[in-house]
This record gives sequence, structure tokens and C-alpha cells, in this order.
Amino acid sequence: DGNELTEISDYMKEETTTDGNEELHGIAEDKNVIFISLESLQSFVIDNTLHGEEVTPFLNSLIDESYYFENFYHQTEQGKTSDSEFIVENSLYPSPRGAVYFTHAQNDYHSLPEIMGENGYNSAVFHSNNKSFWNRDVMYDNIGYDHFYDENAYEVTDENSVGWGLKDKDFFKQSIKYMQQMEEPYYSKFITLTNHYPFELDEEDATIEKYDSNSNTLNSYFQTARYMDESVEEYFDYLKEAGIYEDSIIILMGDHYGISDFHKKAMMQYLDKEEYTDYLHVQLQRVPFFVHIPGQDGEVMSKIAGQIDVKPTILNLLGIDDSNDLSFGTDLFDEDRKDFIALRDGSFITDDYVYTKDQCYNRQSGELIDSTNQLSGEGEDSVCQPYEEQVNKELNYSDEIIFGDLFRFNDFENESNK
Ligand code: GP9
Ligand code: MN
Repeated sequence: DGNELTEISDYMKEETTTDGNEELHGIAEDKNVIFISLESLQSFVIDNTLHGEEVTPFLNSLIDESYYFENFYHQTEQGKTSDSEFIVENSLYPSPRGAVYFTHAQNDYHSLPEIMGENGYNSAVFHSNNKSFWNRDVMYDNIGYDHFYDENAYEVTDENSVGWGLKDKDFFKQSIKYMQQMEEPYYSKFITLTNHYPFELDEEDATIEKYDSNSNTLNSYFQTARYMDESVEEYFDYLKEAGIYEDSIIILMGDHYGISDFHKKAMMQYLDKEEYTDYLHVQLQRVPFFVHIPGQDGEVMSKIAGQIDVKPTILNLLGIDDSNDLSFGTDLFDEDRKDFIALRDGSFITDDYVYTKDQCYNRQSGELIDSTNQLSGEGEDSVCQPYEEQVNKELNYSDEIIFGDLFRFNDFENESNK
């Protein structure tokens, strides 16, 4: 039966259900939602330079006209891009191992495309890869996407592809004709590809010099990140030309890290750090998150945030009542928010602390406050400990929902779920 769900949904109502920011509630009502997944883009390149040049000039310029979240963390695990999609669509955590998109694609979910569909939205995903990669075709169908423009929808040639497939600039260019056919309002998700490990790029597409370090990966990363930045700029121009721009909110998000801790030395060199600490590693899990609403001024948002919060944030902007939803995230514009961001490995970030590998750090300074290994004697608890318990509880609850397919016991339409 669904008794397990009662405890979990009580927890969610208590901890994560908020009314949402009132001022912004419904501000994007009936507007199209264009979501752009920025492959492997980490925040450390945003507003940063290489050889005296901005790495991502276009995205940097967007900071002035968007809500830009500078302390936004990815929460993915082995399912990489598909995990980021899963988190955004469901406001649940991904699986501790494997990819939910493969292991639990047939579960009952109450996903973003489904909820938006109930509220008059058409939905589509645009991504030029084999449709069954990450089992996307099966999962998308289950969670209510109306259409998937996969590799077959694109003209892919030797000239217009590199690395994993169609170059991002060609991808966006070829997508516009499909968007113009979509009935408004729509929710469309675009998944970029060029800035993917091992960050290959044709010479003619490179507009910034490579970095010079012992890591070819990091050296090339800046070039493909710049290429992606330019592709997004071109896409914005297409949207303006097609008259779509003014009627749409555009959300951009990095899906997960691109540079692993295998490249410590090169990263330390680029960031000018003496040491690659576990604290630094957690801070490098920040990915860019932009919300662009036409007619709204920009603002840099410094509060901690994560992918888990995207779903309730979008629903609030659209004015869709999600009080019956079950999610672990909260509206990012609401002051009254849950006060931690959990990473899938149990590390977490709060306003004051960063916790990882049994160590509790001051978030601002990076100084080690205490380490569980050193604490001894009665009553001597880490300041991180209360959070540690709640983080583990929450991650376990999410696993229970997914592994037990618990949402099949919940009727999200029913008022009694409140
Ligand atoms: C593949 C693309 C990249 O379709 O989404 O996948 P990733 O390796 O980043 O999960
Ligand atoms: Mn990815």
C-alpha cells in the first residue's frame, strides 16, 4: 500500500511546500517556456576570463537582463544529463547509482510537462542524438512530453557535426522551423551537445585560444564553452527574428560538471589556488542558472539554490497552483525556503556551511570548522550535524519514492492530498 508515502508527503508539505513568491506569481502566465540545457557548463567560467578575454561574453551580458543565480548547484550522479533532466522535471533526487531514466522509466510521476499539459501547454524536447540514448524516448513518453525532435528531425552531415554529433549552432538554426509550427503556449527543452567531453571543436569554430596546462581537457573546454555561448547568442537572435522572444521566458541551466577532479592541477592553476580542497570541489559543482523574463530587469541572486528547485520555480512564474504537488524543491524567489541544498553523495550546502566527506566548512571562507573524525566525547557535535540528518532523510525519502514507485498511490488531483 501507500502508507510509506504518507510520512514522506507530510515531510514535504512541512519542509518544502511554500506559497511561492507573490510578486512574481503568474508573471509569465501563458508565456512560452524555453529551457536550454547547457552541456557541462560550470559557473567558474561565467564572468571569468582567459588570456584577458571573457570566456562566455554573451551569457555574461545576460546577467544584466536576467535573474542569475550565482550559487546554484547541480545535483546529478551517474545519469549525467538525464539526471539533470529528471531533477528539473520532477523535483526529486536522481538515483545514487545508475540512471533513473533507465531503471525507473515506467514509474508514475507528476512531471513538469504533464502538469503544464494540464494547464494548456504543448511540450517538446529538441536534442540531436539517437532518441533511445538515456532511454529518453521511453521516459519522455511516460512523463508527458508531446513530441521529441531527436536526431531524425535534423540534417546531420560530416561538415555540421563534431564530437558527439550536430554542432550547437546548426542545432539551434535547424530547430527554429519546428518551433514556429508549435501551438502556443509551449514548453520546449533544448539540450546542447558540443560542450561535451572531450570538448572537440573544428579549428574554424574556435574563437578563443586554448588554455595552457597539463590537462588537454581543461585546455579545450574553454573553446567549446565559448562556442556554446555563441550558439546561444545566435539562437536568441533567431527567437527575436521569429517574434518568439517577447512571448517567452527563457531559462538556461548547466546540466552538470564538465571538469572532473582528475584535472585538479590544471584547475588550481587556472583558479590560482594553492590547494584543491574538498570544499573547493563542492564549490565547483555550481552551474549557471538564468531566468530571463521579457520586460524584467536583471538581478544577481546569491542565495543557495539547486536543480531541485527549478520545477516549483517555473510553476510559480506561470501561476500554476502546485500546492498538490510532491517535491523536494522550493520556489527560488520565495524568501521562505528550505535552508540547504543536498548533493546526491550526501554533501550539502547551507547559508553558512559546506559539508562534504565528514568535514564541515565555513561556506564563505572555506575554512574547516570541524571534522567528524576529530570530534569525540559526549555532546560534541558538528555544527553541520542537524543538517546532515535531514539531508540523509530527504535523500532516502526520494529513493523510497522512486524505488517503490510510490506516486502510483497518490492522486495528485485530489484535494485531500493537501
Ligand atoms: C547525450 C547528451 C550528453 O544525448 O545528453 O549526455 P551526458 O554524457 O552529458 O549525460
Ligand atoms: Mn551532459
